[in-house]
Amino acid sequence: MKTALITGITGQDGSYLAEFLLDKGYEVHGIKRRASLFNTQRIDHIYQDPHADHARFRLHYGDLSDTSNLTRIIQEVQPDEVYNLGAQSHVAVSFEAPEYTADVDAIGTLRLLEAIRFLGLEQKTRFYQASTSELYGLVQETPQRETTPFYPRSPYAVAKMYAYWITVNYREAYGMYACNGILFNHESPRRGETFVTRKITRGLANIAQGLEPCLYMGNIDSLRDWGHAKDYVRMQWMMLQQDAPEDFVIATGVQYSVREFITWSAAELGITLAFSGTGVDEIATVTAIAGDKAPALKPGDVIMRIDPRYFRPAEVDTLLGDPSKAKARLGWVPEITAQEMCAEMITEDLKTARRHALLKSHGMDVPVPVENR
Ligand code: NDP
Ligand code: GDR
Repeated sequence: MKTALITGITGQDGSYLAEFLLDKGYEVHGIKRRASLFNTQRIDHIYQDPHADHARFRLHYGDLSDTSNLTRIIQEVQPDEVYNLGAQSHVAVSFEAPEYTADVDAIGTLRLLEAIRFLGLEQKTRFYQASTSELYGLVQETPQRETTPFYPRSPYAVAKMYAYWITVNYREAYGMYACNGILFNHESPRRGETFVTRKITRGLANIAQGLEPCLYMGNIDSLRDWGHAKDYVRMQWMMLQQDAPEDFVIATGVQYSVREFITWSAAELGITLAFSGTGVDEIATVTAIAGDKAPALKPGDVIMRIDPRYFRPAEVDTLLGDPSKAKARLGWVPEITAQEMCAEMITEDLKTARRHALLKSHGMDVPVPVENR
């Protein structure tokens, strides 16, 4: 039985990867942060009582900023594979917390690699680094592939660039099986609520049910190559099963705008939208409604406005990946399209919104939407 250690197991990718590895028969260990509220909602369904015989899933308290903690966990677990998915992963937040982002995303990666080396596990333990299309930032070539030069545009991307190169360096210097997956944006119903796709699906589902008045967005002209997290974690595992370590771009090769994602999400709710105005004055107005998913709306309602607070100090306007290498070498192809993923996200967020609307209609408290980045 192989043993895997996942940092960031409580996050979107960590939860899907843990499911995937358990299905493959792995013993899965994860590092979770101590928080004042439970932060394991995404993995509660796969939790196994550690007192049970043959439990194959175990959580350890830890933090990527804590060297001795990481070293102790790796020593105890003796993992065959480490997946470093933990990160301060929000680009806009990284402008507000640049030093913390560098500590966790850049030096955190070094801490893990050093711990593996220090413990003499460099020939046993394979290492996956969650690299990102944000490395391409101000793009130098379209589509972006493994050889495209990097030009990071945020403290997050700069920190991830250090992590990328230190992973390459440990591979070259110490012969470690260490590799980077340069993943383009990937989403799911488990996506954090402040990333743009989930902000849209959750926000519009709430608006359709009368729980929120309007969606406030930043740069809706931004173009992204969106895939589904389930497809992408499969590839993370595949990258660690090769004879030799290599870096791969993981993307769909298709690009859409944030505005298009808003239009699809609205359509899934039976809402037809018209965009009007330009720049910070752009709005989206309901022109027609079909079906019963949006009982709170009527034609003429304005359900999206621009709020410049959501503009970033430096933006990544366009990203489009070329996954040819992953397809040719590993036979990987994404199975879920962006539109199918959007439909799945709306279905899940609508279920929650309907539950909340029902509670509200019976005079009960419902959670107030929190600040969205
Ligand atoms: P999430 O934000 O959903 O999850 C991040 C995880 O990291 C959470 O489990 C979080 O814990 C944990 N974490 C945050 N800070 C620390 C810390 N100081 N020490 C230990 N753990 C920490 O991200 P995703 O699942 O979407 O992404 C996974 C990885 O892939 C990240 O590294 C991200 O930067 C990278 N990536 C993501 C892409 C995407 O489109 N999703 C694309 C390319 C790269 P908690 O739950 O307690 O907050
Ligand atoms: P990104 O994802 O920055 O690409 O990083 P995000 O979903 O946050 O933004 C995508 C694009 O949408 C624009 N945008 C908004 N974004 C947010 N969050 N909120 C808004 O209101 C809004 N309006 C417009 C953004 O400006 C941007 O252009 C994600 C993260 O998962 C990273 O960890 C990962 O490395 C990259 O994807 C690949």
